Amino acid sequence: MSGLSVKLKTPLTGEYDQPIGLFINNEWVKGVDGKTFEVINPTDESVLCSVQEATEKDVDLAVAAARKAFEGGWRRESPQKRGRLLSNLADLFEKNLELLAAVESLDNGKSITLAKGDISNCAGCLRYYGGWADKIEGKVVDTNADTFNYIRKEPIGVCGQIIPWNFPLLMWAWKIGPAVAAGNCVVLKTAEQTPLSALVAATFVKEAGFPPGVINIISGIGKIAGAALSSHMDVDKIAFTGSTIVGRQIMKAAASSNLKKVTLELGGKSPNIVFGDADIDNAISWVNFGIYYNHGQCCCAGSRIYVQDSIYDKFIQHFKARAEANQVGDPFHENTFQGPQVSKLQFDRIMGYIEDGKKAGATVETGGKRVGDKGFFIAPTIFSNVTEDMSIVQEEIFGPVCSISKFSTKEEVVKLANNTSYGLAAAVHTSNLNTALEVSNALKAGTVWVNQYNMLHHQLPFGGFKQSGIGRELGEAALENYLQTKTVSIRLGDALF
Ligand code: TXE
Repeated sequence: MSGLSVKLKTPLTGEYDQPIGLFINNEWVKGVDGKTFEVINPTDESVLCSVQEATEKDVDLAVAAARKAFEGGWRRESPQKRGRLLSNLADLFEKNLELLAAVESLDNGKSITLAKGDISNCAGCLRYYGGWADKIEGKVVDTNADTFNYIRKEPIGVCGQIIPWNFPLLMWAWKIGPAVAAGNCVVLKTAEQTPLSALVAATFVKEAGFPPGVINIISGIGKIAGAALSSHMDVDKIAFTGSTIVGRQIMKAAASSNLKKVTLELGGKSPNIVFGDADIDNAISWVNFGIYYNHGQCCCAGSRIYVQDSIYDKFIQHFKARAEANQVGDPFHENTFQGPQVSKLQFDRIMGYIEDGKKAGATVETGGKRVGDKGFFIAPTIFSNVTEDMSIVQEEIFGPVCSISKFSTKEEVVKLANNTSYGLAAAVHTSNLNTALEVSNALKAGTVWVNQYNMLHHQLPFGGFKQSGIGRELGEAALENYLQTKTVSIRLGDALF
């Protein structure tokens, strides 16, 4: 790895070796064009290091490596072996949990407590899909007496995967787990804001025993490496998590290249509904967690809060106090709940939305400003007195900012909740089972939580209705994204019976 690693330091681990190369064919290589880009620490705005940047030629090399691995044997590798290797990878994540979590906090700014949770979920996800590898089954279907038909599930081939910066390693595991379990080879491009943890994790790919070319990890810019991957003629499938606007570009690129299969996990503007009969303390905790978890940088963030008029005033008062109690600061401090936003660009976008809300006449109940004068910290912000047409109610802010509105009836709140082009998640807080079920069934969202929020499990499918996406992550459903169906129909001749 000489020349393709630097020494970095975290408060938790001290000095460690940070890979900075492209991981192709189980080797660390430099980019063909000799380009690099800087990685910024969001806590103090310093430059952490520069990493190799993949351009079109590197994408070609990575795709060729994946193709060679797929055709050269991986597609025929036993399911048991695929499962065992994923399980080995899960073990390595667990063994190196502190290091991976520390790198995640350093690069992304998320609190170390949340980062440790992410890594533990990565291991769980990889192990879960390792378990699926030898349970992928076909079917026998009768049509008539002299024909024998079977339906096989086969891997798709070379999969391009483009991930965002809000859960850099968790998205790595969500994408790689099902793809590899199903027998595919992958080229994964990380987000340019957060390449570091994925590169550390790449070192475990070889150690876990994966053959060269099965898992390739590249750092690169969306418009260059991401675009090259999504329009590549030898990529059979592209999976993307990110903004809705780029999701559309990925679909266009797929359509105008080789019609590769596409799955998308995009933005959201999720409603979080609190009925007057809810346990108010629990509801406030979940509403707080729903919007401020991961600094509001969650595609499923509960950013539109609807509270029934009977408890509205009390709710605002207590919720405000709860939001103000969230510790904002150094991600490596164990009591910190909210670190900095990931980048200057995201910080500016969020502050722009806050200004829009103020100009539109919404009331700032709390927050509405940055914290400190260094690093990308924003105070947990609540807007009230909002109208449905305001940008802060309609658009994804992707920061610690929510709007709160009043409603009186079930019918009214369902209409308000569904008044969005998104449909990723929603939640209902109530002690009435009928209300919970009735409203859950009426909400147009891929996930509905009842009396909780942001509780994802790798066994449960996750994805969007409407413009929040196509396909599902996690659960058995995610395997379907990485399999194609083959029908084999055999003429048996004259039937004896
Ligand atoms: O996302 P992008 P950005 C939303 C959120 C956020 C907004 C913008 O609202 O404020 O998107 O964030 C790659 N072809 N989400 O600008 O650009 C890019 O390199 C191929 C929601 O960071 O969508 C990165 O790897 N790839 C979301 C990935 O796409 C391209 C998570 C995401 O970046 C590309 C992140 C192109 N033309 C942001 N352009 C979620 N659903 O969780 C960029 N990329």
